Amino acid sequence: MAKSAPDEEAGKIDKGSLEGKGLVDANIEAGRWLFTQSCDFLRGATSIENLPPPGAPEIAFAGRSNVGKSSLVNALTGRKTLARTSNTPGRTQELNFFVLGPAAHPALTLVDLPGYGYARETKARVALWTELVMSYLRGRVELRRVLVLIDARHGLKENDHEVMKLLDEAAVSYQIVLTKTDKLKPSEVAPRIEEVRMGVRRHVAAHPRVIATSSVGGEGIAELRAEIAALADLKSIGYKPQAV
Ligand SMILES: Nc1nc2c(ncn2[C@@H]2O[C@H](COP(=O)(O)OP(=O)(O)OP(=O)(O)O)[C@@H](O)[C@H]2O)c(=O)[nH]1
Ligand SMILES: [Mg+2]
Repeated sequence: MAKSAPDEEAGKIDKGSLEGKGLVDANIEAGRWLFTQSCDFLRGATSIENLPPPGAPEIAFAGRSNVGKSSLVNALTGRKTLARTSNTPGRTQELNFFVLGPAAHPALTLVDLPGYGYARETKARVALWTELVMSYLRGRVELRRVLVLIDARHGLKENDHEVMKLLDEAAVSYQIVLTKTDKLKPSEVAPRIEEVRMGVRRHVAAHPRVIATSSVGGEGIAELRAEIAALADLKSIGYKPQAV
């Protein structure tokens, strides 16, 4: 059997789901270009009344506390301290909005959400998630996709299924992104992707492709940028696809 390229071996680029190498390269290039644009913190919202007005297409980052949402926003944008990260679960308490591209007409908004499932969660935080976060997710017309982050070491937990069920019911489309793959042996990554892929099959609004990432090692970041770029308004900020 022919030996696969190193990227394929590491599960970084799932070429099987895309139509040929040219398209893969074009998407990767669009993603790379998008994330070289300026990126600024726009607002932290603690209530539905102070969400920013509708603007560019949005991608939201959801997942259990400490799964690596804020770190992934930083890894994608190549800025270490844009979103605040912490070892203590429950660091992000607001819906934090970041815009990519010119401030007057950005191509994309990234939304770093508070986590769920923190063991010592107070009633107030559970209410924050179910009321504030879910009403944002339900009502936001610009929202193109929610990335539901899952720690690659732990896989899907009951509260992940509960949140995915809420998203299914609200018809919000979402995609699973595994985080912290640097904590697994390379040989453990592909079986975990497969296990999670099978685990989300019963969820109607789940995108079938699972992307495995590490904010520390950089695995999967180019691929995720490409996936996100396909949902952004690149033409509005002057992107011209290059022949690859
Ligand atoms: N090894 C490793 N550690 C990571 C990775 N991503 C995040 N971490 C660590 O995991 C911890 C939590 O990261 P955050 O990005 O703050 O997690 P979060 O999901 O935003 O957490 P909350 O805001 O509390 O919900 C931090 O100590 C990070 O350094 C990764 O890819 N690899
Ligand atoms: Mg956070």
